[in-house]
Amino acid sequence: MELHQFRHSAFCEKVRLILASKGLEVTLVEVTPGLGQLELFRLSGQRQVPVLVEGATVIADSTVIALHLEEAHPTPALLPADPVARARVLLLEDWADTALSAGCRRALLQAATADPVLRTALLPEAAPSMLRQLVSALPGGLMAPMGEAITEALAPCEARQLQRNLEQLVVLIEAGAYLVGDRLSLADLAVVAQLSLLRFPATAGAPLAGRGLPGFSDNPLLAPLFQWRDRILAELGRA
Ligand SMILES: N[C@@H](CCC(=O)N[C@@H](CS)C(=O)NCC(=O)O)C(=O)O
Repeated sequence: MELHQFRHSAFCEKVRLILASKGLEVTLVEVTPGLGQLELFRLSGQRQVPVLVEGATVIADSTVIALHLEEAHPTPALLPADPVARARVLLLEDWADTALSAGCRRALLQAATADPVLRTALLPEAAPSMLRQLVSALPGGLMAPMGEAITEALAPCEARQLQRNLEQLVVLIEAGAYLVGDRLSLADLAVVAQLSLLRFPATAGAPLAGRGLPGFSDNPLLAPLFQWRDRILAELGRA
């Protein structure tokens, strides 16, 4: 199995966590932005990562990959058999992949304007080293090579909504070890993956590992959420 990825993409992290939870080995293929995405288009018919290749099967989109892996490698199950619990898992997964993802990504973009190390996380690992150096050396206000960064930064009302939603997650994880039911599910993994943008996990490697966004990562109200995240990563052998 091959996973075509950007190392610091939360959607790629989600697929790596799914594979780890099922004990599946994978070869990671780092995609070069631009040229590599053209190759990815030839391979998968679209240019986004993650893309999973298993034999002759080529699958794009983390949710489609998750459903494929669940069918092809059903144990341990990440989707409950009970239809109500399953619906909760799938809805939470979709919320994590959309609203939570957009909030975390925008918060990261905003924090990156003031933090050159975080800025490197916005560039795929395979970006040419000259571009990486240029982006990390830029003064915060001059983010032109990152284009979307300026327009995509988090508005104050969005930051408050993200904060409120993260506090609701704290309520859920303080009521039980997992978001739905009493075992690990796709909902947990989708949320854990997006949280990696607010505080990078150990597997992000130096210099990002453990680095977090001011206002979220250092907020005492959210400490239980990052502890929960770290516990799940430890369960998967990824601490
Ligand atoms: N819905 C997709 C989202 C994937 C996605 O947004 N991938 C980003 C990286 S995090 C990407 O490939 N961006 C490059 C591009 O759009 O050109 C999924 O769940 O896999």
